[in-house]
Amino acid sequence: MRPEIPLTTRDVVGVDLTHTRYADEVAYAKGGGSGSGGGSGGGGGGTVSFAPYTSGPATASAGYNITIEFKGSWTQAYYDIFVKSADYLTSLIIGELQDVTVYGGKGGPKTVDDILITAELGAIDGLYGILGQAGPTAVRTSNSLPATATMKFDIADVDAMGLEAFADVVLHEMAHSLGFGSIWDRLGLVTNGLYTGQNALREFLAMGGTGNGIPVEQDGGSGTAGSHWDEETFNNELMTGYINDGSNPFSAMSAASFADLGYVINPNYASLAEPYMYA
Ligand SMILES: [Ca+2]
Ligand SMILES: [Ca+2]
Ligand SMILES: [Ca+2]
Ligand SMILES: [Ca+2]
Ligand SMILES: [Zn+2]
Repeated sequence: MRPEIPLTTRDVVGVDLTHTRYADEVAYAKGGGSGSGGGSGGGGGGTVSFAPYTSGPATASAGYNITIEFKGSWTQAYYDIFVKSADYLTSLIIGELQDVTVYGGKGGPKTVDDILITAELGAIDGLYGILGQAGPTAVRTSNSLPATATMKFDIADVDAMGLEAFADVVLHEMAHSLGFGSIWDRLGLVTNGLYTGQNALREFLAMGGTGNGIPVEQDGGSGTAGSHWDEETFNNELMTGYINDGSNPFSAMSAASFADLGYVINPNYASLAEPYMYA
C-alpha cells in the first residue's frame, strides 16, 4: 500500500509524509452509504474511467492548478467529489508556483504545474481498518510546497461511509496533500504544541482564541499528532484529526493557514470558508 516515492531531483525532494487514516477516525453514515442503496459500488452509477482533471485557471501560468489522475474504481459521484474539492482549493489558492519536473512515474519525466495528485480507489483491507492514505510524495526544494501527492482510499469504506462523509474526507486529505499539517515541521510552524503561523493565528484570535499559538493535536500517534488542529479544542472543524458525524466546516482559520505555508491565497478567503466558531 506504500505509494511510490518520486526520486529526489534538482527540483523536488521525495518525501514520505503520507497520512494513513483509519476508519475509526470517521463517523460513518448510519445504515450504510447514502448512495450505496445496500449494494456494492456506492455513489450511484457504474464504474467509469476518467481522464485527468485540472482545476484552476485555463491558462496554466495564470495561477494555481491542481491536476488529478484517477486510478482504480470510480463512479461519477466519487469523481465529482474530487473535482469539487480541487475546484474549491484553487479558488482559495491563487498564486502560480514554479513548474517542476518529476521523475520516477510511468512515461518518463513530467512537468508539473502546480501539483499532481494521483487519486486511487481500490481494495485495501475491506470494511473498517484502514480507510486510506494521503499526503505529499514530493515537495519543492525551493519552498517546500508539494509538487506531487497521492490520495488512496479503500473502496469498501468509501461505499459504506456515504457521500457526505466522503466529501469531508476528500477535502481534508487534499488539504494535507497541499501541505496542511504535512509540511508544518519542515516550515517550523509548530512550537511546543502550538501552531504559530501568523495568518491562521489571526483568525484564531478573531474568533476568541487566546495565547500566542493555535493548539495542535498531540494525541493519536504519527499521522494524527502534530498535523491537525486539536480535536478537544476545535471539535468538528474539518482539519482536526477526526471527522465528526454531521457537519465538518472548513474554517477561515484553516483557509488562512495556506498563506502561512507560502501560497498566495485569495484575499476573500474568509468568504470562501464555512461558518465556524469554536467552543
Ligand atoms: Ca498554474
Ligand atoms: Ca506552475
Ligand atoms: Ca478498510
Ligand atoms: Ca473533529
Ligand atoms: Zn488528517
